[in-house]
Amino acid sequence: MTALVKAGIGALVLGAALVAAFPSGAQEVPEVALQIEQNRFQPEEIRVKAGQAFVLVITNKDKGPEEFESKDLRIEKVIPAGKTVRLRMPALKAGSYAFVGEYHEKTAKGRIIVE
Ligand SMILES: [Cu+2]
Repeated sequence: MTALVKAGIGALVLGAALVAAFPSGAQEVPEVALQIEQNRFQPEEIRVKAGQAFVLVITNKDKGPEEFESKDLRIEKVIPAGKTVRLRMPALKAGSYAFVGEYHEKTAKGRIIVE
C-alpha cells in the first residue's frame, strides 16, 4: 500500500517518466490459457513454475457449461458456455495436479505439472 501511495505522489511530480519506470504489468502474475472445446481441455497439460502464483484463464467454447474441478487443488468453478473465467491459482509445490471437467469427466481431463 505504501508503495502505491508513493507511486501516486511520484506520478504527480514526475508524470510520464515514472510511468515508464513502473510499467503497469510489472506486478501481474503470469497467465496460462486453457480452453474447453468439444468437452475436452486444450491443452490437456499445463506447465508452471513451482512457488509462483498464476492465473488460469479458462475459456469455454462449447455450447454448454462446464465445471473446472480439481480435487487435488480443491477447486470447483463453473465456466458458462461461451464465457471466460479467470481463476487465481496459489503458488504450488512441485508435482502433478489433476483436473477434470466435471460435466464431461470421461473426456475432459487434464493436469497441471508444477516444476
Ligand atoms: Cu463439482
